[in-house]
Amino acid sequence: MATETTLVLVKPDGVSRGLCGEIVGRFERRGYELRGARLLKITRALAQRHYAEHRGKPFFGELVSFITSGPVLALAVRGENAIDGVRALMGATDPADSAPGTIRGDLATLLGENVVHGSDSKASAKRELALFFPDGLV
Ligand code: IDP
Ligand code: MG
Repeated sequence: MATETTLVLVKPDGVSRGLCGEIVGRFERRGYELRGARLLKITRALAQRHYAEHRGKPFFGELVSFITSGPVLALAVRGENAIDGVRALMGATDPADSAPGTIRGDLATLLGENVVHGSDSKASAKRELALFFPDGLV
């Protein structure tokens, strides 16, 4: 175990539904520390880089359209084992499978509108934090 920093996005559905406070609160109450926060509208170019691993999949176009459809809240979240810990708080990717008590299990019903993104590995966290916090301060 180690102190890690991970990238979280509150996706456009979470921002437009007014869920930022609820979602940030869950990370803070767990004991993670906010190291960076930015509200921004993602460009198509940034969306395509962020989701590069999904390029070519049937849902890629829909994914890029959705993530660029309105502002997101990008967060750099730090703490012990934060990469896997944040993913555990988020719940399974498809809200149909997300356990109650998780963010997606409590706040989402649709796979395409599942309110949060979290980096899935150390390499992803490093790459994604550099995309959203390019000044390197987090
Ligand atoms: P993750 O967000 O839990 O890491 P990924 O597999 O990386 O899940 O997928 C990225 C996002 O793409 C998901 O959060 C979800 O919103 C969307 N997505 C994943 N699979 C599908 C699909 O089969 N159809 C439509 N959207 C999908
Ligand atoms: Mg992913």
